[in-house]
Amino acid sequence: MLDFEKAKEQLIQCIKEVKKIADDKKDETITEDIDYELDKLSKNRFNLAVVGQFKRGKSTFINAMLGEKIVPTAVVPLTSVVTVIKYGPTLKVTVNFLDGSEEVIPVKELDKYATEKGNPGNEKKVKEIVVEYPSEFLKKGVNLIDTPGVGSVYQHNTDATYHFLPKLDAAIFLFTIDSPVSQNEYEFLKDVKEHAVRIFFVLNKIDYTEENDVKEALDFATGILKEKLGYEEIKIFPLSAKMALEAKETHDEEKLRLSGLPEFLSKLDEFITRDKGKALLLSSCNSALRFISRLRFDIELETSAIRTPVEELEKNIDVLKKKIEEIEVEKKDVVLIFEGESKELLAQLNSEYEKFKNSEYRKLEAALEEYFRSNAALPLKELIEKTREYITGKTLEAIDSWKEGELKRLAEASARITGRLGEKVEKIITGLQQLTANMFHIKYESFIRIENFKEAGYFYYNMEPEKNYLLPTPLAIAPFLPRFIAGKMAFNNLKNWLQQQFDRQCGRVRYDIAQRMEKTFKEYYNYLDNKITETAATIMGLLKEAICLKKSGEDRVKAKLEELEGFLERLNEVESNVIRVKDHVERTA
Ligand SMILES: Nc1nc2c(ncn2[C@@H]2O[C@H](COP(=O)(O)OP(=O)(O)OP(=O)(O)O)[C@@H](O)[C@H]2O)c(=O)[nH]1
Ligand SMILES: [Mg+2]
Repeated sequence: MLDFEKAKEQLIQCIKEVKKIADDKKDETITEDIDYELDKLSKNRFNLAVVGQFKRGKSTFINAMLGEKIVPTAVVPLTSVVTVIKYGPTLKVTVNFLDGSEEVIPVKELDKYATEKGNPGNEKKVKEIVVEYPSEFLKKGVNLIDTPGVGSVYQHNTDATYHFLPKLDAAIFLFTIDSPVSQNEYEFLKDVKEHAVRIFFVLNKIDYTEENDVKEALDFATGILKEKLGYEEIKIFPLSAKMALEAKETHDEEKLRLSGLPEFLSKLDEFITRDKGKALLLSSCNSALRFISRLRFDIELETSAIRTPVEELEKNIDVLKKKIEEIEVEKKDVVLIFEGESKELLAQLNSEYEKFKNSEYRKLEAALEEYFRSNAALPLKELIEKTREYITGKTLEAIDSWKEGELKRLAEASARITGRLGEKVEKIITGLQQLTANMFHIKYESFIRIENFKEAGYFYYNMEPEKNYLLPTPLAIAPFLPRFIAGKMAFNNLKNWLQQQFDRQCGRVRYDIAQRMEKTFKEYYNYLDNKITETAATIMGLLKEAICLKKSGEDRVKAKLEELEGFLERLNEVESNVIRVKDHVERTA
């Protein structure tokens, strides 16, 4: 079986050696890319979240997977904060707060932060809890995530889970045998499906019933999911998290088997090692090989240039200069296309925004009217305050969900645009390198790779926590007015306030998205532009240096050639190490 962490560690060592060669060679242009790759490789983990309605046994299930009671469980809606469980050599619990601070706590104090009981309404302002835990399973690069249940009376628990959805890669969706799939559950499932590359379905608490009933419940759930989600095939794993945990704690193998957990884990494992861990490692191996090719290209070019007579070198430089001038023209075309497409995207954002505003405002106004009318018996001051609270919640909710959807749509559209753009730039760069390689008789295979917008993660950068600029409560009504007049006035005031509030919040969000788009587009364009400039500058720099060197005497030429030869040898060695890791990853199931 593939030891993910080990292979990853070997690969990290290789990439660090490539970086050292680049450092020794005083090539600074490549180090940023190498650092980015190292960072990606060491941080990149697979987020596997356990999700479901409240009380389906998510936290118990996580404990069963770990074989130890770590996250708190209870008979009442409990988990209130997202808890990320990741690999670490020893057990360690860190609480991350919304204000950016963090605190390491003893594991037995977890319930003071992670639960509705210990931290009601998340009054302690916890952002997320990170548990490091020594487990073979987590060592494969998986983060296991306990999420608050959705659909309970605690709306903020549902919100916390929804907030996490964009970050999940795959999900384990828990149903239970004692309550058939509900409409709420199905709605939530649809949302999870939007984000997860894969969903594993688990029917929990099978210890409640006889085997026959389990089969019946499975058939029912399978039928519903197939019909509602349009899946052709669907596999639901029957399981008892409670039994599994007990069995692990008492080392009872037979009970563990009966709990259904091992069967589920073997399928999960297959997916994780085969599909996910492998993909990540292979992509990093390829990046490492590209770095090596890129350094080798420079070294071979320099070597060949040094061996070329000065006159011929100067001629070649002239040809390349012409080519670079042509590229400047091509670049202008690319800029025009880019500007056009991003303008179009902004225009789309604006029209979507108008549509949203019109339809949503009417809904909110109706909700305000309804709320105000059905609570008319309250004292006026309280009625105003409650209506305001209710409508503020509704407004923020509507805007948030629109924003999430819009960001997702824009990220996808931008990825398409930048993907095309990246290809164009890639062609320009390859063309220049190919020409150089031909002139200096060196072997060339393209090593350039332009990240597209999405891969580079541009769009989700700087997703700072939202600030809300809420307007103050509408003016209190003079107490001596008759109730029906005061009521009417209050209602009108509230309506005006809603309109202002809504416009202001919407405007702010639209502005925020537009700003973010412009900023990221600019960054991406600079990234592309840099790539071209850098390639041209590196080639020209090497050639000019070669001329200088040749003029400085035999001895220095000889020393330089030896140095370059040394770099090549070191590169060859790392290359074979990377290839070894790659082969191993490819061959291991
Ligand atoms: N009989 C039985 N009970 C279970 C099983 N799994 C969990 N439970 C019980 O169900 C209750 C809820 O379990 P939790 O693990 O806290 O559920 P949860 O989904 O994390 O709940 P929230 O965090 O509130 O959403 C607890 O009383 C558990 O002991 C199971 O397989 N069988
Ligand atoms: Mg829980």
